[in-house]
Amino acid sequence: MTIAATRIEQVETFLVDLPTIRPHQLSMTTMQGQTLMIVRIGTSDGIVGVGEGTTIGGLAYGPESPEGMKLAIDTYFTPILLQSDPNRIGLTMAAIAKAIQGNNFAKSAVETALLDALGKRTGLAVSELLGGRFHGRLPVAWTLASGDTSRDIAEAEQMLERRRHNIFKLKIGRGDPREDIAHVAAIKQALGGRASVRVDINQAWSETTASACLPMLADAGVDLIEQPIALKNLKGMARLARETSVAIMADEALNGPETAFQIASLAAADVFALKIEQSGGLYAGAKVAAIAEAAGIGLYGGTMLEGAVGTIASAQLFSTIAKLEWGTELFGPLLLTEEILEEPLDYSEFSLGVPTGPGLGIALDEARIARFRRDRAERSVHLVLKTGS
Ligand code: MUC
Ligand code: MG
Repeated sequence: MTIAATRIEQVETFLVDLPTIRPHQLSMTTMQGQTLMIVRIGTSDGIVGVGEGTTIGGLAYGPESPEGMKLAIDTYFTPILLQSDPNRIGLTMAAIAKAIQGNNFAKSAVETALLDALGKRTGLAVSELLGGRFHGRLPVAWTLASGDTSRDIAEAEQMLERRRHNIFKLKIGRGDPREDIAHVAAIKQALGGRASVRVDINQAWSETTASACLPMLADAGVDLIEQPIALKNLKGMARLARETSVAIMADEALNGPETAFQIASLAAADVFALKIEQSGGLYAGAKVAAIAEAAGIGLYGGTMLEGAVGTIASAQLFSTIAKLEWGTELFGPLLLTEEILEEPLDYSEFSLGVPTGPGLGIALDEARIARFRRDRAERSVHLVLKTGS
C-alpha cells in the first residue's frame, strides 16, 4: 500500500472542563474537576487526528498546565506542523524536539493526534503502528482518594461487587504519616486478599520519614509504594528500594528515556509508572519501556488522569508491551461525570478493552464537547454580536 501524500492544513486546540464524580485528594492538591487540552490536526485528505494533554490540579503536579500546552501548541508547534509531512511522525517529532525544549505533555498530545490521523489514513489501530498488540484488554486499578477511610472502603467494596476494579491505589502523604498508615491498614484489613492495595505518596515524604514508614506499610500488606520522596532524590530512592521489602515505583522522577536510564543505572526503582505524557509521547514511552525491560524493572501503565483520548492513546501503547507486570491505572474517564465519546469505553471484568478500529479507535461526541468547551461562552457572545442582537 502506498500512503497518499498529504499536508497538515489545520491545527486546532481548545480546553474542555469536566467535573469529577467526587473530590480527588492527592498530597499536592484536591481535584474537583479535570481540564482536557484537546488538539485536532486536520490534513489535506480530510482526515482529522485527535490528541489530548492533561495535568493534575493545573500546575500543582508538574511544570505544564492545560492552558500552557494550548499556548505552546498554538504559538510554537503549529508553524512546524504546517511545514511537516504527517505520515513521517518520527521526523516531525524530531523537528519539534529540535525547536522546543521540554513541554513533554504538549508533545505527547500532538504525537497522539498525528498517530490517530496516520492510523485513520492506513486503516490501522495505533497499536499496530507501534508494532502490534500483545493484549486486547488491560487490568485497571482504581484510586481511592476521597479523603475519608470509610467512604474509601465503601467505594472499594462497590468496585469489587461490580467487578470493575480489584487493584486499589491509595493517595497518602498529605497529613500525619501515622494517620496515613492507619488509613491504609484499615482499608487493607477490610479488603483482605480480595484486592491488591498500593500507595502513592506523590513525593510528600522526606527520606527519613519514608525510611521509618515504608516497613509499616509493608506490614500493613501494601504491594507497591509509589514515589515516596522528591523526584530529584534518586540516590534516596535507591537507598529506600534497597532497604524495603515492598516494590518501590518511580513516577514523577520518570520524565522520558534519559531519566529512565538514570533511574535504572542507580537502581532507584523496582517498577516504572510508564506515562505517555511524562515520557514526551508514545514513541518515547516505548523507549522508557525498553529501558525497563533491559534493566529488569517492572512496568505499570500509569495515568495523568486523562480523559478518553489520552487514556486510549496510553492503552494503545500499553497493549504493545509484552509484560505489563503491575497492570494499569487507566481509569481517568471513570473519574469524570461526563461521557465525551459517541461509544463509551468498555470497562468490565476488572479491565479495559483496547479499541480495535483505525487510529485511536474512538470518536468524540461533538455535542458534549461543544457543551463543555471553556471557550463556549466567548463563542456564544461572538454569535450574538454577529447576528446583531
Ligand atoms: C499519579 O501521581 O500517579 C494517577 C492516579 C491518580 O489517582 O493520580 C494519578 C497521578
Ligand atoms: Mg503517581
